[in-house]
Amino acid sequence: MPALELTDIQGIILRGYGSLRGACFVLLAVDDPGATKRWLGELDLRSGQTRPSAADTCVNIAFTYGGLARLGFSSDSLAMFAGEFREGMTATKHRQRILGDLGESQPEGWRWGGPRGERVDLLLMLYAADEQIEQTYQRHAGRFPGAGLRVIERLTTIFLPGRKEHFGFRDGIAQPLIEGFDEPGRPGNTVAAGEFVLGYVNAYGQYTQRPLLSPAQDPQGILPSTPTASGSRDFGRNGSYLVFRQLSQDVGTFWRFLDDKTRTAAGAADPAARLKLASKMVGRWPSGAPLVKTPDADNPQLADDDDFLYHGSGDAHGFKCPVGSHVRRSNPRDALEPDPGSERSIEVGKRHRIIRRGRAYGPPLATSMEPTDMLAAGDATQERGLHFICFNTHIGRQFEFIQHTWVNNPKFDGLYTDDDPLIGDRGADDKDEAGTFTVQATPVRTRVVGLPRFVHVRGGAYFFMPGIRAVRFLATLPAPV
Ligand code: N7H
Repeated sequence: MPALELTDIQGIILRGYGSLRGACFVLLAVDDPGATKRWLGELDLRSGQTRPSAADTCVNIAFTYGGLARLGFSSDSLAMFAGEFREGMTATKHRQRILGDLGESQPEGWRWGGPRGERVDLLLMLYAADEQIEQTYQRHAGRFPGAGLRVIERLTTIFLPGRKEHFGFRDGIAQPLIEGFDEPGRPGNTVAAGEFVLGYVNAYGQYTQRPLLSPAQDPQGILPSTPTASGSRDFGRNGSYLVFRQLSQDVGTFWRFLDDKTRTAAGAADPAARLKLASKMVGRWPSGAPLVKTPDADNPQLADDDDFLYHGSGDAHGFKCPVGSHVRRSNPRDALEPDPGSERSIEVGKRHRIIRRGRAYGPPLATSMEPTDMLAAGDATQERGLHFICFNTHIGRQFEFIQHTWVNNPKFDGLYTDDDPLIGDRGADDKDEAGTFTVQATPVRTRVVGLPRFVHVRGGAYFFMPGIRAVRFLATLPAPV
């Protein structure tokens, strides 16, 4: 297995930059490609070689398809990118249906990335200590006019206590381990590097399609050569597709719904039942502890525990962690047909993994992140949510598959009208077909009905994050003719 070229892979693909609590995502349009290329040539990009310290500033960059074309990347090379990236997140009705981007979440209403918004060419990702991030942004922003760049949106982020997301649950726990990079961990969680970084062997033992150039197209010999000795120059190697979705979370509606569904016969609130139902929906308790390991009560000692399966942990039927919960359906581990509980089931699951690098945005509904306080806070006018970001090398087989075949699928794993209880689109096309959450139990299961949509899409785009040499190569491209 070839070692990963860590100095050429942009750092955020391999590392979450957990030591840096400040982050800011800048969406930019290129108005003067020549000036932008000069700026690109001087940009100091963080590689994946070392983990940043708390005092570091990290910069990474990604491009839309339109952005690459604007910089002069040739059309025959652009044609070698994945179809999803070429078409974009919003171009077809088909893709909107796959992603559940309908109704209030339809791209026409998006703040950015939609058909009514301004063109987005680049995504600049800045990471620093919380108290340094504003200054870091200002330093970079000062160079934008001279670099021919216009700010379309500056997306700020927030670090919530306990590494939580806005509903109040610890996030950023479960990630696939990358073969040849991460230390070996739970068997079945180590995935071929080519699933996340192009130019390496993927879960099928093959190289995923990517732009390969002739030596004449890279006269300065900047790009790496292909690993297969074909003589081509590999523009894709050490790069990855970045999926960005700005997802707003209706936290008040979420907790009010749970409060309503768990009231006693006498109409009194039942905070313990409320918390348990919410945790059943997530598949982990607020601390992060997995329900498979501790089904009846939270246990903060298990906060970062990711060492479990479903069938292999004695929960084939979902009595501990419901079959339709968010974590179980977004990574079913060993629960996939045709042979749940088997090695084969785990191998099939490895074709549908993503590396998540999202960050929360907007102020918390209650600073304590306690459900009781969130309920007392009532409706807030300010938006909050998750800048969902993930990396994969095959958007259709990884991110879109999870979203369509698992998250938004009401028939997931033998269920009937149950889409994802947290982030499902509630059958955006046909409202009667979704919005149920089934809690498997003996002697009888419980069905919670009428779940509203808690998460809406406010913006998004597919980007490509090239290897560092490939960024340098872009900086040398001649102006398009
Ligand atoms: Fe999810 N949440 O707070 O409820 N997610 N997610 N997600 N998610 C996970 O394991 C959340 C979203 C995955 O391997 C946890 O890190 C929210 C999308 C996957 O066991 C929590 C939003 C997609 C996993 C949340 C959101 C995914 C995962 C548990 C949107 C893909 C790992 C903590 C606002 C299409 C599963 C953890 C595994 C875990 C939440 C979005 C996928 C708490 C609020 C769009 C693969």
